[in-house]
Amino acid sequence: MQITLVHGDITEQSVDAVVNAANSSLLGGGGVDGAIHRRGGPEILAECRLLRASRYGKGLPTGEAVATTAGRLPARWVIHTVGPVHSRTEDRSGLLASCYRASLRVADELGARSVAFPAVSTGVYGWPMDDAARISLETVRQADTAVEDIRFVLFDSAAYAVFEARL
Ligand code: AR6
Repeated sequence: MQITLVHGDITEQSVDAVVNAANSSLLGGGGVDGAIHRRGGPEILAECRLLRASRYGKGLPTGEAVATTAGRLPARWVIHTVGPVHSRTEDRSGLLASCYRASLRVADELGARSVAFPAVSTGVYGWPMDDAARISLETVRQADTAVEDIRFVLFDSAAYAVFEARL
């Protein structure tokens, strides 16, 4: 498995699957989620609505992952995962690690060989970048997966520098 870092926009990555930092509603939001739905088009939301109506009536639980089409993105699938909101009083790092493990499990089920991840939970959900970099890099390194190419796509240069130092 090769892990690479990219400074850029996850919606521009030509990979088998891009991971979305979604919320449990699966119905869109801001940040990466907003960008993926905007650039990928309405097909993604249509599949998310079907998932809500079938498997996830109560929403996708934190730490889990599910795939849809990638619509017009240069990828085949979007894997939606729900990161934990950061807490200063409770250790939720297991849930953050679970996002990466669950996403790679779904990627394996799809037969995806290349996967692009954003830094899940580090925006609206408030997770400190350095801790998120440590957890996500450790988790994917230890994952038992057939995915060969894992890209962390960092939106700003500060986030990129933090991941680079950890890698
Ligand atoms: N490509 C790569 N990274 C990005 C992009 C992009 N286009 N846009 C933002 N980031 P966030 P969360 C970075 O807030 O913290 C949404 O409203 C961003 O700088 O997208 O898991 C959902 O619907 C940050 O480092 O996700 C949920 O309600 C990282 O991606 C909630 O936000 C994650 O930021 C999820 O919050």
